[in-house]
Amino acid sequence: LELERDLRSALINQQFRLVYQPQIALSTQKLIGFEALLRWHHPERGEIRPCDFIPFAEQTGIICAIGEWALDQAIAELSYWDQSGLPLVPVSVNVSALQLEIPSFADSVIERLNLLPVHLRSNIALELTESTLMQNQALESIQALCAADIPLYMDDFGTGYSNLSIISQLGLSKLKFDRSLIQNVPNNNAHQKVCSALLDLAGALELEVIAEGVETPEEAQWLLEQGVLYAQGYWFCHPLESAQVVHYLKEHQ
Ligand code: G
Ligand code: G
Ligand code: MN
Ligand code: NA
Repeated sequence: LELERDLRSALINQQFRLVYQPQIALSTQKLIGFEALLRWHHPERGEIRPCDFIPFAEQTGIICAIGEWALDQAIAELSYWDQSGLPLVPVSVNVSALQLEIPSFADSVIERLNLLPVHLRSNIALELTESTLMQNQALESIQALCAADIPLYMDDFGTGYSNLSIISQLGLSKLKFDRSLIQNVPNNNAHQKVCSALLDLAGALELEVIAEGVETPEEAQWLLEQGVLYAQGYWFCHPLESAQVVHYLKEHQ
């Protein structure tokens, strides 16, 4: 109950911020995008990680307001970097299953993006999770977002139960392989088999892959050899505060 009260006031009191984790092309080590990740600075408890409050924010429905804030914030920061003359790279924003179940969600995203200058519009992507895909309203939302040419990434791929026939029909642009698949993959035969099979599937569906949670050069090398194009993880870069993003973009332009 206390957490619910604190979560509600957190938005008003501006205790949330986004950090940005670089996504890298494995063959060139070049920056190809950022994932926006939520952080909560609680006045008494300090930093609270999303895994410790997002499930609760979902139970109480507060995640929808937080999600709107996160999208607006990512759009505002992207616009600011662009206006500052920094190189433009796509930013992907996480979307909760609950948001997709709101009938007006897709229209409200499209409306927000339509306020942006044209050259920025295709640089906001949405990350969806597999568990969202069963609800009819969620599917309708995804179809509307896809029809509006918003890049959609399937997050945490390989963990939930995937409805592969649905995944093939969603108009996704990328699959993000969950970090549990990547962890120690060069030394784990079972992970290698699963990864290879899922990569074949991604290839058959003509979906590009971002491997998540890459922590070692051996993992990066193995993925590169398997033909994975993109990666994200501590080996390349931890999530950056938005002020650090400015420096990072200057160095990578
Ligand atoms: O940054 P970290 O590894 O602690 O994130 C943990 C989880 O929180 C991840 O699964 C991520 O998808 C989720 N998450 C991070 N930011 C957001 C957000 O803005 N909205 C939603 N719905 N989930 C987020
Ligand atoms: O579920 P989602 O993929 O949206 O969440 C990504 C989460 O994983 C973020 O909270 C981020 O901080 C975390 N993360 C990013 N890179 C790594 C990594 O290399 N190792 C681990 N353990 N976590 C990572
Ligand atoms: Mn994500
Ligand atoms: Na993930």
